[in-house]
Amino acid sequence: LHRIPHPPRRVPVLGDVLGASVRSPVQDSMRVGRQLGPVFRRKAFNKEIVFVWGADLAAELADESRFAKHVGLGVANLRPLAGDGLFTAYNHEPNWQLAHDILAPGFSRAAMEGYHPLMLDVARQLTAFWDERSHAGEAVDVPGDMTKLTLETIARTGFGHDFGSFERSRPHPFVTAMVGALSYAQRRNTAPPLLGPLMQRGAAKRDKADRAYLDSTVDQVVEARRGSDGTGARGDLLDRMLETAHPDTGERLSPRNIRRQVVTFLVAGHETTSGALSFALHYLSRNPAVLRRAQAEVEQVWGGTEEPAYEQVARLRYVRRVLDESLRLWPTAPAFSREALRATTLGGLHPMHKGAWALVLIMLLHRDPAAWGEDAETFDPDRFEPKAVRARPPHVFKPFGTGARACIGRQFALHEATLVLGLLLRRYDFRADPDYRLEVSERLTLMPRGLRLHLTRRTHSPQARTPAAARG
Ligand code: FDE
Repeated sequence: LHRIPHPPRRVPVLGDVLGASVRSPVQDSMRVGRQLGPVFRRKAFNKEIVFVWGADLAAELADESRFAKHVGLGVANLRPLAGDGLFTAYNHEPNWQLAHDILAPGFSRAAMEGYHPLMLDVARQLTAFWDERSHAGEAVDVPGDMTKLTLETIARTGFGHDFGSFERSRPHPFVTAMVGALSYAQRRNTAPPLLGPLMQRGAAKRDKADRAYLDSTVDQVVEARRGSDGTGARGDLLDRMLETAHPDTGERLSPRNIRRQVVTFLVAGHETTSGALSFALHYLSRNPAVLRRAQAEVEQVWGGTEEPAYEQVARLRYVRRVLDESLRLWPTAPAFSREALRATTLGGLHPMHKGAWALVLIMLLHRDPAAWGEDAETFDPDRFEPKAVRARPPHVFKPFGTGARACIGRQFALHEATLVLGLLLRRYDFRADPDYRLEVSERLTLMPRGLRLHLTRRTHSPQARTPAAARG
């Protein structure tokens, strides 16, 4: 450990936390990391955390024969909420493999094709909502509305549940409770272990109430489906959880574990995707040339079709690059941890004992000049042209984590986000407030704070000829 640099000023007990920002630990670590180099450590209240962001070291940590996911920090703090659900399960917990095998087919191509019309339904609600705003000359609240969209999408495609987000003027209480639980889990990393419980009794109580609310919402969703006597079987995630036995062992998920899985999917399935969409819209509004190119692609690939078919989404190659490039600069799940499966040496220099772990700072990995070039800080979707991708070393782009415990919802999120961006690009021109400066808030996930956009309906888009538009 002594070879790994740490910030120069260290205080007994408090460690390096003085000057550290409690509100934005990731961006704060990023600043420190830039000064200290590709592997560094920070200490908070006698807990030492090793951070890694160098492309070579991150590639080593991706080696599944030496390392595996580590459930620590933010992820571990979510255990009271998500228990042995897929995201928070320890590698050795039998429910991980069981749930993984039962649920993976829920993200197959065939399953996604089934979700496509439901995703379109939700996207239609968003455009109806945005049409009104643009007609009234009002700016739209991008992160707020993207969160409505992604919550409805995962709830309807996965669980046949409608939260009615677009009919509400305030976020659904489920979202408020979830944001509360996520922020609380994040704060627990930065709070002192002994003082914490005393100072934060109020916060702990609120957290308990938030979790109770989330649980009871989930129980209602599950009850509604159980009560439907199988007549409403849709082959969605909830059906899989309730009806499907493991293909080899015949084992099923327990009701308690199902509750954990539903919470997991509702939370993991929308917060990160909504951030990804928001960052992409931010960059589109800031880069007119990129915006025009993306709009031209949508026109060319979708042509006059009113709504895209399933296969027409993946054909939006450039839109997808815009999304990838946004996830490069702001990976909305900004870190993951890896632990050594047995004693090993990282980078030929840093000995790790079995179980020792390090946190991969994805945002810095994605900006490492060694992998991405000297202009790594600039937004440029052409980095994701196939030729450029092939020229880069592997394991330098990890917005969905790595290995066996990588994101199961990757294709789902990418299909949803590309579909929605395509629809929005075809329908609107976006204009940012000239004095908006990107500020990123953290609640385990990243989100552009206060991003608002002004919209203008594009007159030459096919929908512009519908009666609703004629009135405008
Ligand atoms: C997962 C995930 C991850 C890993 C983490 C660790 O390693 O720790 C990451 C990084 C992610 N994920 C990311 C993301 C981004 C986005 C946009 C997303 N993600 C989306 C989504 C959707 C859905 C539904 C999901 N997602 C889900 C999920 C899950 C369940 C998980 C766990 C897996 C295992 O198995 O472990 C994840 N995700 Fe995600």
